[in-house]
Amino acid sequence: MPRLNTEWSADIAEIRRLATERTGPFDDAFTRRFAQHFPTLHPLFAALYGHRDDGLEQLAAVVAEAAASWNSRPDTLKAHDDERESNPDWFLSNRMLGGVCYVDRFAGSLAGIRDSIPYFQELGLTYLHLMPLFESPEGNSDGGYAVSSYRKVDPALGTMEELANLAADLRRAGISLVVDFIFNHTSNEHEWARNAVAAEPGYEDFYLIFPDRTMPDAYELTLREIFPEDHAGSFVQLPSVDGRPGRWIWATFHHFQWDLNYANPAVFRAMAGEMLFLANQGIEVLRLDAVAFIWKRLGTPSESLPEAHLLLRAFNAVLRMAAPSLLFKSEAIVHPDEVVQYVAPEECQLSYNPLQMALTWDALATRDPRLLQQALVRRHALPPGTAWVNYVRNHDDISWTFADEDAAEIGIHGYPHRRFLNDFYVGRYPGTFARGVPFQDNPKTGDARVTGTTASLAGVEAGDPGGIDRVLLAHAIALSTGGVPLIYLGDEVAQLNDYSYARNPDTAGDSRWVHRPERPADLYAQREDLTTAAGKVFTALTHLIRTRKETPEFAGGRLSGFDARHRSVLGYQRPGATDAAARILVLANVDDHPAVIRATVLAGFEAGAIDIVDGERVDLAVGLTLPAHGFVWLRVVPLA
Ligand code: OTU
Repeated sequence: MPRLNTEWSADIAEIRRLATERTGPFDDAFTRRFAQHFPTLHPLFAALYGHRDDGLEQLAAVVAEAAASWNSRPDTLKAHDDERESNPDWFLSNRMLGGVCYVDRFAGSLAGIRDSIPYFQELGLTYLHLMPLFESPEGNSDGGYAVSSYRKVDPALGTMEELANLAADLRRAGISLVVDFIFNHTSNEHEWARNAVAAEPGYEDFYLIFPDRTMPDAYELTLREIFPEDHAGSFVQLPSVDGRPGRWIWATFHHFQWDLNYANPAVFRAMAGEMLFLANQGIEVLRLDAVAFIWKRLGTPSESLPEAHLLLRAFNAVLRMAAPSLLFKSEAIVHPDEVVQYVAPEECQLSYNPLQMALTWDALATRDPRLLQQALVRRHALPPGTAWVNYVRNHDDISWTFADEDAAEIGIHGYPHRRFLNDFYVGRYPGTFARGVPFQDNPKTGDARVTGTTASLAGVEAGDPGGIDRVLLAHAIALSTGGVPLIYLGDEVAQLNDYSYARNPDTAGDSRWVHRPERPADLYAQREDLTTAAGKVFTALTHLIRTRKETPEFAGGRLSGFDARHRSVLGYQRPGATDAAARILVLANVDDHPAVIRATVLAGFEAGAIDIVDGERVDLAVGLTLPAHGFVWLRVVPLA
């Protein structure tokens, strides 16, 4: 079999011939999309696999997979593709709102999720991320992040057919279904994993298996430990066979999560097939788990290598051919310089914004918004056609991913500052309002992360008088910086930590379960009752959500800083249609005392502003007082 040529034009006819040999002739729509995206896919694939003798054959197989997938794509989804193509910026709308939950914990099953659609609409969701719902090992499966089959739903939750029907029901309700695509690793029970261990032909190189410690030791010289509480290093030993010591397999996360070997094009092809399959069930966004880890190279940290981007772009090109409305969301909880590298229209159109998340908590702990302010000014901008997913917390830990260089500029030292934040949020710091729990404490490096629900971290659990206001303030930031705000369902009714995880052997070893409680039916029942924390948070938050949906300035992600000249006040502006037009000015006080903003600071705007949250007129000529943990969203008009 020949290798790939360096020019796509030299290979397109042959690839098309080989692909149609497998799938039959391309229809018009696929012909058009193939012609459009092959020139993107070919050089990416060639850069990854061009040195291999089976390069051409493998790429033809990928194209055939895409063509076959297109042929079986339901007409309703093809119509949806057309709709999205005519409105490609749909996800930049200020009407977007995300929610995330576990199927079993929130609603018992997929049927329960379907029954919750009226609530999702009440809240205003347009995006629903259901946590991993695929078949996975019994007992500890890292909350489903160890997938045994991408084509089977966990039978306890439902079936693939129900998932496809749910996707359709949600779409009719104006909600896009988002699921995880956990593609760095599979579970050790996946058919490919069993075949690889048994050295079945075609599967030997699906994972990274080594006969002894020589290579693992060499790799580990430059690798970071990710889940040190589960196992040291990034490899685990397989059972011994015939009295010989067991081999070693790459496992970045838990011992039962085995990293796939993307240096093997058969893995790329297989995973492209799984993505296409899910796209055809009506999934609209794939949350790409652990993107930073997918490519490994000796002598490097094997995180965020250039090939990781080539792979993502190649996957993206394949999806554009056969499921064009599908979006990728990057989950890269790494240094902010690296996070943005995944965000591009031709790579991941959406990305978690871990920096804004972590620095919101930083500002609340320190009562000093400078790091967050700096990040918003310096690190918020994204390419057109992409958006942040802004969240207050998710199902994982908070890692303090800010750049030490940025912090140093304002006199903050990264290492002791992270120690302080960990101590503060796990309740070890005197006077702290937070009730978080440590996660992956690494005594070797001093590294640690924090878990806890928003309400528990913000002070509601501790009975701190500022607790509820901090919950609202954190959400007010996530709702107003642009992109897709994402609420962890339960947080909108101020759900607290659930310590019962420690009594269940399947979850006891993983403190993230403290903030993954079951749907709090009692709190939801109180959501209209303003004498309760649930009612206070829900009422105020849903009002902010409605306000955001009516505020076109909140669309997209453009933002500029605003210096409120007050040590505890964060400030930023969201532009209007033109520079002269009205814009939204956000001011947020992270301190426990009121903050007075002087009139001179606001003198660049017309004196008459509108507080868009309560609709009242505000006279900027007299200055502005923000209550403790208070914020304003003001529509202001810049003076010419
Ligand atoms: C992800 O997170 C998931 O969100 C976790 O729930 C999984 O356990 C994990 O992958 C394995 O599938 O380490 O603590 O950026 O921080 O990808 C969370 C790197 C995690 C990691 C991130 C990972």
